[in-house]
Amino acid sequence: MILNKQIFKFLVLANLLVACHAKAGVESDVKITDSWVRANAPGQSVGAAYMTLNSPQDSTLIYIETPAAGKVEIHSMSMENNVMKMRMLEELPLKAGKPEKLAPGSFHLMLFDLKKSLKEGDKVDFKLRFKDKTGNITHQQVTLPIKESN
Ligand SMILES: [Cu+2]
Repeated sequence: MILNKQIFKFLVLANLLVACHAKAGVESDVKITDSWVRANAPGQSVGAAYMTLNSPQDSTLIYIETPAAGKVEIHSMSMENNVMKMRMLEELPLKAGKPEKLAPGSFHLMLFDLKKSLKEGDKVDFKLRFKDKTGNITHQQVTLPIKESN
């Protein structure tokens, strides 16, 4: 009986360890460069962030969060009948070894419900979540400088 109890305790502990590890997340191998947040005029309630994502394997950007905004969406931008149109994407596919550039006039991260003004010289933390083609979820934390332009 005592032995069984010990084994049970051990199993509970092992499960907790696994749970903690899963929560901390696996670091993604996506290379993030040229990342920045556009400085805002005071009173503006939305913002935009840009970066280049280079994944060594086929992967998908599925979620972004930042303490600086209530919500982050992936947007595409295109010209339609001489009008700039933005569209929300549920996710952004990344081809192995092909840099995906999020830049003004193209793909961008749109920040809604800003928690603070985006002042040049400040920094903003982001957490990105990726899913590879086998369904593994990975994370990456990045700190972006706020700039007027790149
Ligand atoms: Cu947008």
